[in-house]
Amino acid sequence: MRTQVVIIGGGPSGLLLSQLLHVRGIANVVLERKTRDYVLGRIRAGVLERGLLDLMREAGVAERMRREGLAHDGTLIAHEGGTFHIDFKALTGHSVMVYGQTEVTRDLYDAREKANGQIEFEVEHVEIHDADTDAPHVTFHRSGTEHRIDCDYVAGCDGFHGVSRQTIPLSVRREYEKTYPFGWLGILSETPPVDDELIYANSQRGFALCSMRNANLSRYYIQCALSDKPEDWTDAAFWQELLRRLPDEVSERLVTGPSIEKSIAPLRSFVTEPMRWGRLFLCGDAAHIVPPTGAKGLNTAASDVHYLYNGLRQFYEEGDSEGIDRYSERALARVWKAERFSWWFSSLLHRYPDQNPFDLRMQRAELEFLRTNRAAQQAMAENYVGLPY
Ligand code: RFL
Ligand code: PHB
Repeated sequence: MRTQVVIIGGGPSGLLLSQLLHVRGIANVVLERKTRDYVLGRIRAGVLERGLLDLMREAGVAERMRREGLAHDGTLIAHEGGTFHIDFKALTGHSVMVYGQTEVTRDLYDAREKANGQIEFEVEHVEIHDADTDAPHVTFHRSGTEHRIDCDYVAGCDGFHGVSRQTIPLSVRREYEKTYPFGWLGILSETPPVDDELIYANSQRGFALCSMRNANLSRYYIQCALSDKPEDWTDAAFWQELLRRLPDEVSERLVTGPSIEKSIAPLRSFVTEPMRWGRLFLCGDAAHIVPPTGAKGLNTAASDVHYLYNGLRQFYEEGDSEGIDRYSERALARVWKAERFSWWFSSLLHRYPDQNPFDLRMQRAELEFLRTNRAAQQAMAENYVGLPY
C-alpha cells in the first residue's frame, strides 16, 4: 500500500501529528508496537504548556481538556522548612494546564478512531528503507505476515527505545547525553491533592514533588536510588519518606491512601542531532529526553510536532519545502533551551551523591536568589509556561 506519511509510534507525538495531518487532508498511517491499552496504562506527564493546548485545539481534540483540565497560575517551591510561590500568571501573563498525558493520548486515540484513521497495533520488526532517497518505504510484521508501505515521508515518533533514531547512520548522527545518579519513584493515589498548586521540594533527604491529576487523584514523586525497585517500597514507607521531605505546613495537610500505581523512572538528558535524515524526521522522545523536573518532555515533543506538521503542511499545500528543510534546525533550537531548563531545575532541587558543603551552599544561594529576585522568578516562569515556538 501507499500513503503520504508513515508515522512510527502511537504515543502522544505520533498521534498528535497523525490527527493534525488528517485535519489538513494529509494521508498517514500510524504503526504502534504495543496495544492501545498498554500505551494508555503508562502514567507519565501531567503538565501541559499553552503551545500544546493550541495544537490540541487545532487538532480538534481539546474539548474534554477544556472541561476537565486544571489551569495552574503558579507553583510552590519548598526549601528550608518553608514554601515560596512563583506566580506564572503575574510574571508572564500565562498559565499551564494540569491534564494527564494518559488523557491527552486517550482523546487522540478516540479522535483517530472516529475519523477512521489507520493505526496498526502490535507491529513488530519495523524497518525504514531508503530514507535518504526520494522513495522511502517501511516494512513491518503483524500476526506473522510482512507488510510494506510506500510513502513520501517517515515521522519517527517511537520514543527513546525506537528504531527511527538508529536508522540514521552513525556517520551523520551525534548524540549528547547526561545521566543522573538517581531516579524518581512515583505513585498515584485516589486522595485529594495536598495543595491547589504543584509543590517542588528541595530537602536534605532529597527531592520530592506533589502533583495531581484531578480533585481526587494525586501524583507524588520522591528522588530514590537508581538501584531501588518499586516493590522495595511499601506504601507506608513511601508516605513516611515523602512527609519527611516536605515542610510541616504541607505534611500536616497531606492525605495518604493506598497507591494505585507505583513506578521508578531514571533521569536522563539526551539529544540527538540532526533530527532529519533525508525523508526521515525524528520527533519527541525519539530525538531527546529531559529529566522530568520542569515537565518539559511531552511539551518539547509537542513543539517538534508543531514544526514538522507546519513543514509538511507547507509542502503539501504550497509546494514549498522550506519548513521541512529547516525542521531540524528549528526544533533543535527549542529543544536545547528545554534541555537547559530541565537540567538547571533538576540541579536546583536534587541531592547529588558527590555534592560537597560548598555545592550545597551554592544550591541554597540559588534557591534564595529565586525566592527573592523577580528577574530570576520571571526567567523561571517563562521557561515553565513554555518558550514561544
Ligand atoms: P513515547 O510516549 O515514548 O511514545 C513512543 C511510542 O512508540 C512506540 N514504539 C514503537 N512503535 C513501533 N515500532 C517500534 N519499533 C517502536 N518502538 C517504540 C512505543 O510503544 C510508544 O507507544 O514518546 P513520545 O510520543 O515522543 O512522547 C513523549 C512523552 O511520552 C514524554 O516526553 C513524557 O512522558 C515525559 N514526561 C513529562 N513530560 C512533560 O511534558 N510533562 C510532565 O509532567 C512529564 N512528566 C514524563 C513525566 C515522563 C516520565 N517517565 C516515566 C519517563 C513523568 C515521568 C515519570
Ligand atoms: C506529573 O504530574 O507527573 C509531573 C508534574 C510535574 C513534573 C513532572 C511530573 O515536573
